[in-house]
Amino acid sequence: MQHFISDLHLCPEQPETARAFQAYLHGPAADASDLWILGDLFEYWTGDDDLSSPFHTEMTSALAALAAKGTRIHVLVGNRDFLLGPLFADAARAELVSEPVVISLEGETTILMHGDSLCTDDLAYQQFRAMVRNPAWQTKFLAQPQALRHQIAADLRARSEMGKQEKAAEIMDVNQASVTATFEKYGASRMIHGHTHRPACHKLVVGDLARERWVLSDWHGRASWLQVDQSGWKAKVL
Ligand code: LP5
Ligand code: MN
Repeated sequence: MQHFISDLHLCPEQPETARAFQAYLHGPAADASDLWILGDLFEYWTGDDDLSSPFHTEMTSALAALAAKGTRIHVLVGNRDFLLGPLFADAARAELVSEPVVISLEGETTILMHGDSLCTDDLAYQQFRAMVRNPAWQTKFLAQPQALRHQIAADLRARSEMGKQEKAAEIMDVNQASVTATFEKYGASRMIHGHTHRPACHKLVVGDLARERWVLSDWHGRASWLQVDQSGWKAKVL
């Protein structure tokens, strides 16, 4: 069985979500051969020296404990935690993978992504994304003292929350042409992503073929995952 989760936004200020994460890892996740984390595991991550926080160490160790029991853990980064790096991956006993990941899932060619790259109508965000995903920019940012990086991240979070109140809801969802182009590019029949916090299974036809776009739920105080095995695709909560 494979599990898919995203948008946990783990942080010390949301202890219920952290408890739900622990309960999920000790319970249902142990039944999975593979756990795919599709971005925004953390509220934000300013570099692998964030492992110096006891909260981050606790969450990361909980992942490592699951891996020790035999579940393979794969992590795709999101727009909040795109600076997760090799020290995190080692500590979590996880594999960091770059999106899009294309896997065969119960015979269906399936694309895995965070989902933010499909929101192409949000031009301000896409410009910002291009800047912060540039390796040279990241090297410069990571060379700043940790306290300053935290300050910049907090400022940006506040700016993002304010900005979202002014953006139309539609531009913060995926662009249909981008979805269609992605299905065609990878010849896939399924796609799984998060980011938009609009959980659903969208059925669509692209080039005469039936496709499904599964959107994962954010967590917010309770665990939420998609599980896939021979018996089907099921969205679950705990
Ligand atoms: O995250 P969410 O759900 O609120 O909104 C996202 C988009 N916002 C973001 C920003 C994150 O919330 C904050 C990132 C924290 C990461 C910390 C890592 C450290 C890196 C610090 C980098 C400077 O991703 C939001 C989308 C929304 O999803 C829906 O899809 O709309 O997009 C934005 O808010 C982007 C703004 O529109 C444009 C921001 C331009 C700001 C440029 C300032 C750059 C300052 C650089 C300083 C070095
Ligand atoms: Mn996101």
